[in-house]
Amino acid sequence: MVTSGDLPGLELPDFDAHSELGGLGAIELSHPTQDLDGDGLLDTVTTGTDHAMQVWTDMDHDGFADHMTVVDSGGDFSAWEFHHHPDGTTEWVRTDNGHLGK
Ligand SMILES: [Ca+2]
Ligand SMILES: [Ca+2]
Repeated sequence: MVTSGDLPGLELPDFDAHSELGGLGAIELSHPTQDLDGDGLLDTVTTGTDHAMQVWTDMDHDGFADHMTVVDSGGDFSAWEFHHHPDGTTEWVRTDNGHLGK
């Protein structure tokens, strides 16, 4: 099992740019610390290790992450979106990936 990094109280997995979120399920952001879109409501938590950094964002403020971007130490990144399907199932879908810099 992966650890949640150094943010106490958060049970967020440690992913790198090549991880598959797929069936991870809903990620609860109970204590967001950043306001990514500047609307005055905290919506984002950043987690990470020396190896990779993850940015989890709750766009609609329902307490659960809707977007995740991960950048690893080599500059590879992936962006993921949390989808709710009509049949009640949920799934993380990769929306972008590539390499920063160069
Ligand atoms: Ca916000
Ligand atoms: Ca949400």
